[in-house]
Amino acid sequence: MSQSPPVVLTIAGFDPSSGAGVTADIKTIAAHSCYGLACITALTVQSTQGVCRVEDISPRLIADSLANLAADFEIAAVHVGMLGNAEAVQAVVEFQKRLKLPLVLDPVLKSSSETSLLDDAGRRVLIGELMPLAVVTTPNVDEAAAMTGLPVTNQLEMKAAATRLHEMGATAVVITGGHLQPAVDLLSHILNGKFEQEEFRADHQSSRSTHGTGCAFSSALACNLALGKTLAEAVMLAKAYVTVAIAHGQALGRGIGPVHHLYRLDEGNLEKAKGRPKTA
Ligand code: PXL
Repeated sequence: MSQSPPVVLTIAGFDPSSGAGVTADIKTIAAHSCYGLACITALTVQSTQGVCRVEDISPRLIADSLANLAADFEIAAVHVGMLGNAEAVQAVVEFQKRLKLPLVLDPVLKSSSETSLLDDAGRRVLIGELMPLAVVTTPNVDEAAAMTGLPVTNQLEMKAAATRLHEMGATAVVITGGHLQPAVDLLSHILNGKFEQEEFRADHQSSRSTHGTGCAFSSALACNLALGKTLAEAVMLAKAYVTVAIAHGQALGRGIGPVHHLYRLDEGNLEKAKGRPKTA
């Protein structure tokens, strides 16, 4: 038997169009040669054109699923995305208190079409109880603004918001500003006892394939931590992964299409598959 890959668990909602949510996360995890487990917290009715409806999964089912998976697998890292409501957040808090795993928290509050993906009570438990248990929290600029009540529109404001998130209990913070000009992510953390705020820049990309960039970034970050990278290395690699996945975006759907999570397959194996004789 070959060596087992790092196991990465994603706890998130289901987007049937696979741009965001658990199916997108599983693609990201596979792209990093890790093995993906998924615990679904909510079902959405959704396409590239937006979210129409959300139904939360029972917190009991979430708690049972997490306990069941943890009893069977050696989990190297956890990614947390959409949670839906306070009871689901609480189920993840209890799980994390018991297992103390490297946990990447993507504080998903709304879809890009402005549908709420976490209720107000859930937001309070997420900030007050789950964020302090995460190794890193990865809000985008809008989420950072909503969580802190501060404006977050440029690099200076990103630094102030990250500092506020530390005061609110966050260990390390990455604020993603992919649609800022210039596109910059900020990593704010303590490194060797010293407080550091480091910027990661990329050229701004105008693209229609940007649905799920937050999920792809935070899942890729969890994978890189599972693969033993330092936090700064993991941020750099996750940002590079998302940048290339956007650049390889394919024309899919009539709205905001998904990033190409599996672009790495195109570089080799798929070329061979494309050359296969046609059946039927
Ligand atoms: O991109 C945030 C997000 C996360 N998870 C699920 C979603 C969305 C956005 O729509 O549907 C399941």
